[in-house]
Amino acid sequence: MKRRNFIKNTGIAGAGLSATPSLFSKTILNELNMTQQYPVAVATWNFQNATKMAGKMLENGKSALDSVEKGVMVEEANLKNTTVGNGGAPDRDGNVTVDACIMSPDGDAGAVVYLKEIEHPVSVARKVMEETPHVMLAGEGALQFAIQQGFQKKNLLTEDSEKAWKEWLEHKEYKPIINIENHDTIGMLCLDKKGDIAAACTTSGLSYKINGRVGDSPLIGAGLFLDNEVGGAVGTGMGEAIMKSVGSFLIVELMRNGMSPQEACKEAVMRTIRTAPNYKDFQVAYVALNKQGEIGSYCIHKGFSYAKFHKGESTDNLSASYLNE
Ligand code: SD4
Repeated sequence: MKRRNFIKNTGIAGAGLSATPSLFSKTILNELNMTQQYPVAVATWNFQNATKMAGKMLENGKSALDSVEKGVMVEEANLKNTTVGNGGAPDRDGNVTVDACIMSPDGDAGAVVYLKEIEHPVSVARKVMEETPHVMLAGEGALQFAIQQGFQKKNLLTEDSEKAWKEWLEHKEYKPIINIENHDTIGMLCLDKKGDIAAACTTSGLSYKINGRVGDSPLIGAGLFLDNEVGGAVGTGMGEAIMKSVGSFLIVELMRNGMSPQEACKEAVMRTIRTAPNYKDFQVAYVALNKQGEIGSYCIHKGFSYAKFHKGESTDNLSASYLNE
């Protein structure tokens, strides 16, 4: 069954405080005994195995940064996920190229783009953040750096992905428009026991993209952003639309100014559709998490859902509110 056929819209996601984060320092939250709102792990799509991995680590007292990295690595290694890491669909010329980024609670960030033959680009992104003075490495240089850091090369083009690509080549209708169902990038936000937020996003990008194309997912501010004073956001869908509105940065700024994660995600989607008359042809979806553990999500088209791990409980298929049936 197609995902959009069985996902029901259930309205506003998450429950919790509606006050601005700035009004709730950690101390006040403690006094109000509201620290039970975290730890929380939340991710785009139904990546329950990933949120479980991160959520359990968080419950065990691991940092948001370690948990978010290990969480998204589950999908990077999942051969059935044809939009992330190993098993990812190639570009139109048959190259699997992956993009990823990670942000730590202290505002540091690392990213890799157009990286080939590395199963866990998020871990290379973390090395860029921790071992270099830079934020982003691309292509050959990123691969060279990964190898220097001890990563092993691996062929990421699986038999199934190659077969699907060859079938696509037969009709080769190149439309750089994302189908509503054919994307499964993982963006994840983790809020640890100390109340710190970290975020990661990893993808092989649009299937059969033009060789060299990079989307929103590895771009700080577009596919992902966080401010540990406020909260974080991640995006999935048509990267070009997310890049043009710097969607995740926008959401965090809107939350800073008082919006709930839900309101902020909706406003970011509305900004995109105001400037994109063809918005019915593509999907954009966001998930946001604030410092109180409140989650929001909104998308253009019905059919986007997310997964979370909270208070020892893992839930997936949480439907985002949407604009369009
Ligand atoms: C991209 N945003 O490269 C990604 C695609 C995506 O699930 O979300 N795929 O544009």
